[in-house]
Amino acid sequence: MTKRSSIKKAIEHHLKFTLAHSKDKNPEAFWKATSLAINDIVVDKLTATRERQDKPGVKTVNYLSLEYLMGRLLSNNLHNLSIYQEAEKAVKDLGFELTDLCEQGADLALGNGGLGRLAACFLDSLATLDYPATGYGIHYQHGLFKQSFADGRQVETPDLWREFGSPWEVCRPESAQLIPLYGHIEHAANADGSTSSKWQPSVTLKGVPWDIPIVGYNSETVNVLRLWESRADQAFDWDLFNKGDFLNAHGKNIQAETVSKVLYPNDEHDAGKELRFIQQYFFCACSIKDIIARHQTINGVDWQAFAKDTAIQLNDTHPTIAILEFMRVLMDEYQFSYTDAWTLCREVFAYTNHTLLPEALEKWSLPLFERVLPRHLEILYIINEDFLNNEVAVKWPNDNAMRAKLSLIEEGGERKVRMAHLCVVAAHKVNGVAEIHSKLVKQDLFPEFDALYPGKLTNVTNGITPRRWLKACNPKLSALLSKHIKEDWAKDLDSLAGLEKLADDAKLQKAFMDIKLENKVALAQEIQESTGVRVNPEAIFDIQIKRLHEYKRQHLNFIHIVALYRRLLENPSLEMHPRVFIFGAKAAPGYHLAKEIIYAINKVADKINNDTRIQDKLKVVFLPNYRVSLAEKMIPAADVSEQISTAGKEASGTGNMKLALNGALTIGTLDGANIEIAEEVGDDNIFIFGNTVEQVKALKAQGYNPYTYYEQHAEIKAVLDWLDTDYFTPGKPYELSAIKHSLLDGGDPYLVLADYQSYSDAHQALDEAYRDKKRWARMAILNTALMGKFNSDRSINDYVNRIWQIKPCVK
Ligand code: 9GP
Repeated sequence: MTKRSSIKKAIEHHLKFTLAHSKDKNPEAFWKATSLAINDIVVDKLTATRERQDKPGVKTVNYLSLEYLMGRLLSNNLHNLSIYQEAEKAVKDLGFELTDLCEQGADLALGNGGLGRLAACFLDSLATLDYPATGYGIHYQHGLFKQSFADGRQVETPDLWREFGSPWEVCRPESAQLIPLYGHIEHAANADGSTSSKWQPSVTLKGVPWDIPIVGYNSETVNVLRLWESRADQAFDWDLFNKGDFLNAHGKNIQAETVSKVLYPNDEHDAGKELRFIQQYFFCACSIKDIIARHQTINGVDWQAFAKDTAIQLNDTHPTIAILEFMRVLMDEYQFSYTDAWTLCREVFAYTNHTLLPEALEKWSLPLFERVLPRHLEILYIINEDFLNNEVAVKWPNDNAMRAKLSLIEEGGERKVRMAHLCVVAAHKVNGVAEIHSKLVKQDLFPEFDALYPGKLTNVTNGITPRRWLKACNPKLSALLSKHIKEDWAKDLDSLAGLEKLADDAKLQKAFMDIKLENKVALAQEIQESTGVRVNPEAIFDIQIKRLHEYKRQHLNFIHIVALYRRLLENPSLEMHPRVFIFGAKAAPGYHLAKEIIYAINKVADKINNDTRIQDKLKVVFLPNYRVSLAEKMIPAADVSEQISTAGKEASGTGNMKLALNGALTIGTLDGANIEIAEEVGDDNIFIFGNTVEQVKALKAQGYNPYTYYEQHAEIKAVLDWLDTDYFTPGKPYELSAIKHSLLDGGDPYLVLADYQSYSDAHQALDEAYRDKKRWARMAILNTALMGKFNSDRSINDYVNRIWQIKPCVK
């Protein structure tokens, strides 16, 4: 049987027998049946992978992450299995377009932004490179909220990603784990004079795993993403039920389910909430027990083999409690001495730092820790004593200030546990996520740790999977690339450099830019459908997509747009190529200023888009509900990529890589991975502006005063003052003043005004470059050609060589 006919048969089978659907052409049912049919192939490969990997001596990396931004899986899995075309034909035989079906499933939005999407790209690369790996996380009932706008303001509604089922995942109740928490410690004196501690927890949660297969691209491997769902240990209280207390009979159930109910929607911000703390502990404890159980199934009680076979990577500080849970299990359940447990711990754990922002570096209050996890806190004290006395005091004798600085506990005010310190002390390697970021981690964040542990702090620059972010999302460009590059570029992204010598070829330039235009036409249609705004596909599509955050400076973009509008009103024949500024961004629901920025952009967009005086030279669009599947439509259509964070604030960024790979030119600061992108494409093919990290530091040190810029720069003053009027919000002056207020009275913490002129100049240069069609096409082609470094396969191989020391596991 051909692939096409076997897929068709499997779809029909699932439609009829699994879903009990007649052939009524219901697209949801067809999407589900198609996914189930493809999942049959996936499961076969998964079983074979397990057989290969579940053997002594096969080292596995366990990736612990509170977030996974997976997006949709059907198209991705078809591409990775290399059966997209066959499935397309099979689906057509049944009267459907595969592209329509691929649009059906909900996004798996179990993450906030870059950190969660990075985890998803890494899983893709691990499976593609045949590395044994398991991802661990939480099976949130509700992922990241859905965003809509009401009168320009963000409105959040719950995400119901499993409403129509989730055909890829399998529940594994047989691998459930019981997780203790709260309660107290009983101390007992031992015969040798020492004391022992016994934790008497007062609550037990049950963690039930859901497995999602992770399909490698053209590889033998299907790994697993294991997500934990919380349930009550006892589903039901019969005593209460019999007494007629029906609601409370479910009470424990409801409380337990709350733990995995919802993803915290904060990006780069620690909310400090008890429930989040419990979420972190819950998934770490489940995962540690699972890792140990798997080890024992394969190796029996041979603990010697544990470090040889196990690597555990902590994605940010969110899973730090895994370190303490591992120590607790070894000491309390397997009777390890502290020293032996700590030695093993230090061999297996590694930690990735993703941010320098102080508000995102987690610290948990000591009383909270003590109440929820009293035994873990006790163990933390032991580790801290050991660390301070045997490491800090040896390196810096009699230095109390140093002890206080490095201690795992922050004193003064409310006492807190410094999770990042625990990570650095316990991990054998700590990495930042771009060269500059890793340098700043060493220099500014952890200089003493770098001195104490030479060589421990390292870098692994982030990457993106070219499968999802080019092959699947930009099929036309992919086909063009395959015509010119004989290697399988979706695996060997460096091979795209072969295009470099063709960058001036008129035929290639035309083909490349024609595809860009077709992608822009498709996006223009999406824009019209979702916002009602008509945009001209011949205009420059200038895109800023990322979480809404002051440090990412959507408000710098905004102020410049308002300035352009002003310039156009003053001089309607101003020479500029028509421009469409397109935003996609969610703001954390509690982040007031971020929401005000969204509101301001929407209000200004309304005015500009309806102003006939400017002859369509300027349009502004804020697409609602930015998510992975929307990114897949926006990125192929971008001419310009806005990467304009304050230097030193964006650890890496990954949107910058996706946009450049799809031929967008970056306008950006020397921050995060922008610096490495500039190194790859060369200064002529990127628009760099703004203060550098060093200059930012110097400006701050000399006492940065935004008022000077406001008073001395006529355009800045005019724009900010305009926002105080009711021009954009008729009858309601001061509605948009929050931005001005934050930039002036708030001190402009992210130096928007200091970078404004240089940003505006860079835009001017960009506009001129675009008007030279050949030059622009050359630049765009070179961006696509020279992104090889940012393949997440390269990042994973860096992790393997610098940190994990694992090997591919193939037949
Ligand atoms: O802000 C960083 C972003 O720059 C980076 O690309 C991403 C993945 O490494 O992590 C983000 N950090 C967080 O979301 C919170 O630490």
